[in-house]
Amino acid sequence: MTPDQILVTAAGVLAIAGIAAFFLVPRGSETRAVASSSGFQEALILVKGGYTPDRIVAEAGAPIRLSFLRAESGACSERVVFPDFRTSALLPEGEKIILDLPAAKPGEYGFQCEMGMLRGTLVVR
Ligand SMILES: [Cu+2]
Repeated sequence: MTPDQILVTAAGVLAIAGIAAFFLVPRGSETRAVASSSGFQEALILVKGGYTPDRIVAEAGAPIRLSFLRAESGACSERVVFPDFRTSALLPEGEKIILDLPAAKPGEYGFQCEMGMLRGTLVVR
């Protein structure tokens, strides 16, 4: 092969690997809420085609402060709902919205958009 052919082949292999990784790597992401001086365990969630991270782990017994930053304008993700906590928040595009939750018992608490198309889980341990 000529150097040009090697280069083109290598670029092709890299592109294919990139596409494969995009589909094979799990899209879900887990993060741990971090205790802060506010007394809350805090986590930031990006809202764009879903929730990132979509699994937030917190400790039982301390209140939880979730900050949502919505980076899209579609109506779907306009509101995030926490049915177990009977609360929800409106998420204007580009604004960081804070949602405080009380200390919770160990368990898994789902959150979602109003229609239930985007979903995430708050895990309390
Ligand atoms: Cu939706």
